[in-house]
Amino acid sequence: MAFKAFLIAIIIAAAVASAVATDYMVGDNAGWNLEVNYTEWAKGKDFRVGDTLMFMYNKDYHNVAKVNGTDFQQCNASNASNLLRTGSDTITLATPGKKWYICGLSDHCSKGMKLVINVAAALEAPAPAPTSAATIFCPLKSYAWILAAVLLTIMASSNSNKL
Ligand SMILES: [Cu+2]
Repeated sequence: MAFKAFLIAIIIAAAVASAVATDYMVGDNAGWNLEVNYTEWAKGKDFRVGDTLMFMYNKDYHNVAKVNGTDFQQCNASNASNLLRTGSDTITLATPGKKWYICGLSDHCSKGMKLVINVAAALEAPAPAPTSAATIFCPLKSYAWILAAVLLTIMASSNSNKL
């Protein structure tokens, strides 16, 4: 019985952890490549701060350039703030707002190797800093749980006394 409760707790913990951040494989199985419509791929996806984008590609033919909106429109990778070229690059979405990525090699960008996403704030607040108000309120929160547990126990025992 205790083991079953333990298993359920693990499952819940895993579900909560996976809800916090999502890892996106850009282009899914096609990866970062020509002949993938990244506008279609991004459509309906709810990108959040803390999520990751994984770019998988053949590094002999492609790269990943993080650019601004203007350079995205013009397919210009020469000002890229970040140029990735390992063939297996993971980008953690650190801030909200629009993010633009293009392939900087050949004319791949104009052929469609370009991805723009809109990143929203994280679904759950990141771990609070030790000095934040959350730390002060945390003990209060656990006292509330203990109080609730004690009350429930009292209620349960008084009910069983009546029987
Ligand atoms: Cu390319």
